[in-house]
Amino acid sequence: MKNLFLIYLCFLGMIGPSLAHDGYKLWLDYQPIEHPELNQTVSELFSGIFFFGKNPSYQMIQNELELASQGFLNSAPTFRAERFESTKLWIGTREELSQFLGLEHQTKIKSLGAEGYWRGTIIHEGKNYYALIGNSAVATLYATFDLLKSIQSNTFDKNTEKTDFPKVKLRMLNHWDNLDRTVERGYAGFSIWDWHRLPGYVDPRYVDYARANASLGINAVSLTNVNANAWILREDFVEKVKVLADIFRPYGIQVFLTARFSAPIEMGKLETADPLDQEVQKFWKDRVAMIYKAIPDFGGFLVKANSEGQPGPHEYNRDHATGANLLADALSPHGGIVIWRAFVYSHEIDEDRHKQANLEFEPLDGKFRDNVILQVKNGAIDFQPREPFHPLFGAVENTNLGMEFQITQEYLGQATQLVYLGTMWEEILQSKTYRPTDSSTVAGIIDGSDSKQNHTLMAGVSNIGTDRNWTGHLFGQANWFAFGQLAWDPDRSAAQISEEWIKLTFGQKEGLLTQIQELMMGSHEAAVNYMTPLGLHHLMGRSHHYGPGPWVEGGRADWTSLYYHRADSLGIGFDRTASGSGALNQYASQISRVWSDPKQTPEKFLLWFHHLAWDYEMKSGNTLWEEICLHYDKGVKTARHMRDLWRALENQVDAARFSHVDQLLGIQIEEAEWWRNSSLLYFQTFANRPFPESIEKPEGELEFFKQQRFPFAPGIRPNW
Ligand code: BDP
Repeated sequence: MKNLFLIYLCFLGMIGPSLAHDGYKLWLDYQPIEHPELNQTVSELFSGIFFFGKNPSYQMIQNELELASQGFLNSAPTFRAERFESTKLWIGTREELSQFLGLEHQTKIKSLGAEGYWRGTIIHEGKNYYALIGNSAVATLYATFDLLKSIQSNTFDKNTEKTDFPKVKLRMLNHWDNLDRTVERGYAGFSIWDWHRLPGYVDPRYVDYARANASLGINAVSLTNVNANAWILREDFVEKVKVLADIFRPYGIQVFLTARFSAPIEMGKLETADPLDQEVQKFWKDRVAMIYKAIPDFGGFLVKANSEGQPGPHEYNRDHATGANLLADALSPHGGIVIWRAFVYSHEIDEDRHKQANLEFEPLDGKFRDNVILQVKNGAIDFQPREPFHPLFGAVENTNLGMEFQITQEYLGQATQLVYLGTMWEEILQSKTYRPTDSSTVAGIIDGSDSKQNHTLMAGVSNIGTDRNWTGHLFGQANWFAFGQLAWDPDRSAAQISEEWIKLTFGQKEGLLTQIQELMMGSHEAAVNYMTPLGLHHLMGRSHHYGPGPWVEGGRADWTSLYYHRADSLGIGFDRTASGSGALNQYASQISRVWSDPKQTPEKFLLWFHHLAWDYEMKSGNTLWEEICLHYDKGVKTARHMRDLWRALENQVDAARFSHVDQLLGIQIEEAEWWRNSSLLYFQTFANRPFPESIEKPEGELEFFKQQRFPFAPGIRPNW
């Protein structure tokens, strides 16, 4: 009987060597505790667990503790329904446990806000109890995950108390999932939302997905592609969405949908979607009411309008505020919000694309309803390997601004390359905006500490799919993890986050940590070097965005590479100073004044803002051309070094994960060489100068590189 049970658990992927390291369990892989002292402490805690109330989230806590106890101790925990005095681990909200907390203690916990928690030791009638106390049931779940993570990474100390709370209110994943289960820019298989078989069939993955998100504090998810299909707003589809919302609710996760602006025409059979039309207003009010009837805590809508062919208010000569407010008014009686994307640009307007969002939204400052958040990509172009922060951050005073990061690596090696994005996000979040105050940072705008905005949001475009390990590349999990951590606290350090992830994923051996951390921490810079060094951008292959394409030209100008690199026989780069497009002026004067001078512009952004001669002298004393060559070459060499670091771990990482990462690093090296060789051969046709002696001479024929086609590369938008 016992054996049968074990086989069953193995089948579920909960224990056992066969599936133990296929990556399915993410960072929630509760491995046996080797440290004897910790083992004893945890055994004791799990031998008597008491809940001080009843709540659906407590059931989820109980489930998690069962899983964890099986993994850590190979035994079931004991939950007691009566007599808390004889238990060890107490779980409840501040209110439920108030009789055991002094006034000061209660005030301290309360000040952490609805999602904040405290964990530590409580002494009651001379006896010690360990308590997980949240200001809400979901906060108590967060405390539980935090406890489990600390046990798993061997940092748990029952004598040290810990408090925590999220700095950002909405911590959200944006899925770009289509209703046919393809995923736009998805590289990890198909969509995990099995629309066709919902609501009847409920994939167990939905629960594991919710657990993983809750363990990071992610509390919102938009299920559908921003290039939206109005079909999701039909009643039968809302029934399917309701199943997911019901599963996610006890994990503290709210569901959002993308709303297609023309839905009144497509779904409501109206002739117009004009936001000022009363029939249109009624359509949205009715649709929203129908959704709330099924899902009372529905979050609201995420909208891409008048961008890349999506319908929007401009069709009716209305501005973005009028469009967003239409939906905001329909949602506000139910407490819902509108997340309106600032990623808008028009090819009819002959204006540097960098400037278009600010030109559009700055004049609308103060015109959006309070339940509208403008979701702004980290940079002004489009999730490029490296961008300076978007000038809209700090440029408006009376508009809620949220951050949109891209977790899926559309422009950073997709799911083939190991690129840890924590460092890139940290760079953005810690950038100084100088507005509204001299010390303001992007993080301070996002979390409201500098901007004073009430609604705060960090969104990440999901990298999740049906692949067994969720993210295609095992290290893609680190990016999901890092996103969650930074959404919780945008001031956290990328290095610290990587350390935590490594310990949870690979265990705690010292050498392993330093090697993998070095590999991760240098990986983004390496990719920037072999793809788009020194501020170059938008040089990828056309439409699928796979591999290099600095030669892409023809068709819509701002979808070509030539528009961005502007190389000619004299030099290279995009002049965005006052003598060029003037986009630099959209930043605070502390930035625009200084960076107008190439000598004072950080070299990582040099060609983003300046068009410079090939012989321009760099800080190193090399010419610009030489420095471009050296950067491309260095990127390749770092990619090779990354594989050396990994290979040194062969005996410390299990065979399955070792081989998975090792093979992908092999492809990454080839792709890095491909980027370097083709890009340098291409740019040399303008620079007309020899390659520096110290780099490997780029091999191959430029014509061959140009002729490569990838019609079946993953993640391509249908109809593109
Ligand atoms: C671009 C993607 C495109 C998305 C767009 C967006 O290539 O597939 O639709 O972003 O953010 O980077 O809407």
